[in-house]
Amino acid sequence: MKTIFSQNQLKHAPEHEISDGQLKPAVEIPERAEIVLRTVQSRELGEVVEPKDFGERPLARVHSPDYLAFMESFWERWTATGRSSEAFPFVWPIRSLREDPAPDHIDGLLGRYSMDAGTPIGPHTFEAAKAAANTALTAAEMVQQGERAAFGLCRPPGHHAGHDFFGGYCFLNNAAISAQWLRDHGADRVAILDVDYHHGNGTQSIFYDRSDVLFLSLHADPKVEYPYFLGHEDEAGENAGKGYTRNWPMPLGTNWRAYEEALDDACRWLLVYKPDYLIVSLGLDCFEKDPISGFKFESDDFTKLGRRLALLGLPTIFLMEGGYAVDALGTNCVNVLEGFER
Ligand code: Q9C
Ligand code: ZN
Repeated sequence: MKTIFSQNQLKHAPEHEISDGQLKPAVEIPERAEIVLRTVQSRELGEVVEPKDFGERPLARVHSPDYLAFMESFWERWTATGRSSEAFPFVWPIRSLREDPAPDHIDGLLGRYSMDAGTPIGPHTFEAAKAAANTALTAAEMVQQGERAAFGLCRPPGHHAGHDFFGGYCFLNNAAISAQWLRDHGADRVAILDVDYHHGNGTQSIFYDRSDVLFLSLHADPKVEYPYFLGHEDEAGENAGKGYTRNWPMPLGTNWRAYEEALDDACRWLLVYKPDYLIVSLGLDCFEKDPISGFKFESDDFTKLGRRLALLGLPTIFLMEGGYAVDALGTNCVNVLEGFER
């Protein structure tokens, strides 16, 4: 299958993140994309092509105009205060505080449009995020035009980003933007299967009240893992979306054997729903050696994951999400894609 990738995605190069009470070296780094790209090439998965530019329209179908304007103007406003290092939010409009009126100060806006303090913004962050969204859209368009599958090598990732907030290393929700674009270009039903180790809170919240986009997520139990505040088993959608969200939270230490049962269950939902397209939010952070995760996948298990997904027989768009064991990331990612093609 073809891979879509743009070098512009490397321009988001965070130095640090706030984690475990410390300013630590960032883990969502450009090297992630570089090693996946090198492995795609060395294992001859298929041609690597540049994304097309789809402009602002498909982004605005998912994200609010004020959030997009905030992201677009952020670095200029941040540096206008005399600051030059990457930015972190530190105050949020939580219970008892007001979202409206919106603050004027950039520190207030940072809190208004974010969910955590672990996601730095730098000078080229939004340019990279837009390139990743275009990568996802190009993959979706290829499959819409008849390819059996395509791989959007997206970075930064997207599934934690909501309608009007960033977080979890995500700024634009690549999977949601692609799903909405497919709906706007003839598809009746789109399914998103999120196999990232972390719950895809952003994607879930965007489609929570809709039946035209099915959201299924397999992930570490939010009682003990980020994002902590969404992804429980009883979240199944609301209003018209009731029954069109499903969650499989699993305990820390989960290995492929236990995971496979949940995956089979999710696959049964997919076969009942009969989507026109399947989007896979492809996190590789279930890997046993991932530095921030607690599942126990071995590299071979990713091949099995790809093979299982191929059995669905659906036109499939793979979009990369997380995965931080950089040395093994290329192997694990291409294992999924080769497993799918075999
Ligand atoms: N001490 C994705 O995989 N916090 N995002 C980690 C570790 C955030 C992960 C803290 C994890 C976000 C796309
Ligand atoms: Zn993740």
